[in-house]
Amino acid sequence: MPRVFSGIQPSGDLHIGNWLGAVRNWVTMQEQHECLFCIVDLHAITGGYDVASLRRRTLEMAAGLVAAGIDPERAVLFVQSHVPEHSELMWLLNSVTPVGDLERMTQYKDKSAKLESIPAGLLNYPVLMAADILLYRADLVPVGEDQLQHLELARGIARKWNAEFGGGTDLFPEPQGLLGAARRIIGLDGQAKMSKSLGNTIGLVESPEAIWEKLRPAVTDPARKTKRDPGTPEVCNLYALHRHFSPPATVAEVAENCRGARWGCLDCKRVLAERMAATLAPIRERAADLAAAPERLETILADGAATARRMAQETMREVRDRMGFLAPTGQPAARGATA
Ligand code: AQP
Repeated sequence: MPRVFSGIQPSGDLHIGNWLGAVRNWVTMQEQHECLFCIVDLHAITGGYDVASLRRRTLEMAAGLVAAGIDPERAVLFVQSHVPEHSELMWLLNSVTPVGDLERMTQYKDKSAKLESIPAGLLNYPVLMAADILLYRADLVPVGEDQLQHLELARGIARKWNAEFGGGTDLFPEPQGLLGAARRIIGLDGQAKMSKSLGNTIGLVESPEAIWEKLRPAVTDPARKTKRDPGTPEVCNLYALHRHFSPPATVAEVAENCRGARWGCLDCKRVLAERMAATLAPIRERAADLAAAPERLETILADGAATARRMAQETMREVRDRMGFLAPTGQPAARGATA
């Protein structure tokens, strides 16, 4: 079975952009792949973060993922910082990663442009992402469009490491990205990517009332100043969301009534709010059940970390050996290790 790795930051609430762009695919993939899904808390500290809420957010992210359908019986679900080998491999991969490549990353350029002092972690973020994937020698990485550039860099790092230390047999497969049907969900501001850190999201476990409160002021077709102006659904972000949450007949009805100026934007939003709330209701209910049984979540994460760590340690033995590090006395050598 091909091995899949993907991660998500506990930098805010799990939102419908994460779900449509990534998590929904994860749920499907666990049927036919060996899957590892990771809550990447080490990534979440690279751009400034609230120490007091990191633990809670990490647990809530785990609850959200299980509620969304990640099945701990089929997939390994774990927290990145519970497997210290991620940080170790990242450091070792730094030795084959050109700084110029990191400086070219669009996400780095966007995020660093807003900062007076740039933490080195922001620059090195893609090296940690490469370590996350390569540590498990994953073949496939389901991601949204925003992560494709980082994934390309990870492939380059794998290639360089194999060329330098592979000794004729590649240790790391070059991971392939897998884009889902929803590559880039736009936020409620109608402009930027829906992002936890931008506050333009709808959370996956929000109540129907909260969904409505967020959708009501959401930006629509800017040319539509009043209800009497005919709209252009194709330029409206809410129409794009209808396509993900409403059945085809409703999508067609929305488009027709928008173009014909029979519905105002609020009418369209009301239908969308209902559809969204109905689609997300089972996830919300499962998340509430999990919140009431925190020990279940703790067990899932502990089991996940134990499995992931076994796999990570096996890779790291091989990596250390091929890179020429002296093994501590008493530690088993890597398979095929040189004396
Ligand atoms: N708007 C989006 N549309 C489609 N896919 C998306 N993803 C994120 N936002 C969208 C995908 O979700 C997965 C997990 O993302 P992440 O949390 O690790 O990183 P991110 O892309 O940086 O997500 P955010 O919400 O934008 O977080 P912040 O604001 O903290 O940076 C990834 O596969 C991502 O592609």
